[in-house]
Amino acid sequence: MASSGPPAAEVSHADFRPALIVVDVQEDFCPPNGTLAVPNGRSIAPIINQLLALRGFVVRVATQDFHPVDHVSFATNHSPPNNRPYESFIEMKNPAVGKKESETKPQRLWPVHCVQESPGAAIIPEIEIDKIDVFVTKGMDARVEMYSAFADAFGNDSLGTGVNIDLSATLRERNVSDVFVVGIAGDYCVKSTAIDSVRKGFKTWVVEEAVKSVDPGAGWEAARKELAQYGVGVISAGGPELARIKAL
Ligand code: VGL
Ligand code: ZN
Repeated sequence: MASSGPPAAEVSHADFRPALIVVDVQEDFCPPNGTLAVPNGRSIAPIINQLLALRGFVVRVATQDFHPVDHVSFATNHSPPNNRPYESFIEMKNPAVGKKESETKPQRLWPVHCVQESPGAAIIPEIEIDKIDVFVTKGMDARVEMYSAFADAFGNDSLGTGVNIDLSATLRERNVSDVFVVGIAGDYCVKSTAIDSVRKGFKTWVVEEAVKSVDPGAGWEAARKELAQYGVGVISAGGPELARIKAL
């Protein structure tokens, strides 16, 4: 009989289509030379490479923070005394035109980091980037913060201004069901990307051993709680969720 329909394996796994998103594992977020180095940032490269090697992921995404030099989050772009990196907050305006223009959010200021085309914006060489299928550059609109790869701090999709691709459309095209998020920083870009992934309708998981945070103590604890409130699973690399991918 002539074959009809997809092969059996594809049918049985049609409902579980996991994607991996490797968030911002870039030189500026890693010791020893990063301008915004996160404690032990470099140490998660081996576990991320183990995840990248799993054949079960239907797509592997890497994101990069990729700022213009005049970015709103850089302390150097604001006047004293309210321009101390890590300490100062400024009032950031929603760049969207229309009713939203009056909307503002407090924005934490950072050292200059991940400037477009600078060495600090590069993904660290320990990561096996030949396994990456899709590269997302984000935070490219000078006017607004963009921790999440899906949307800016105000929830604007920012396509073509803040970010190079529509990540949720890319994942939907590949029928992704579950998104696994790893990388840096757990309390900023990993958290925001994972929460937006849930908002976009994907089951979402953060692999705790493959994440490092700006504030590994209270910052990551608060992020864990927020992730749980939004329905993101914070899981262990040795747990059943990844075992399921290894079995694909
Ligand atoms: C990030 C602070 C500023 C991150 C990006 O990747 O988590 N944190 N820009
Ligand atoms: Zn940034």
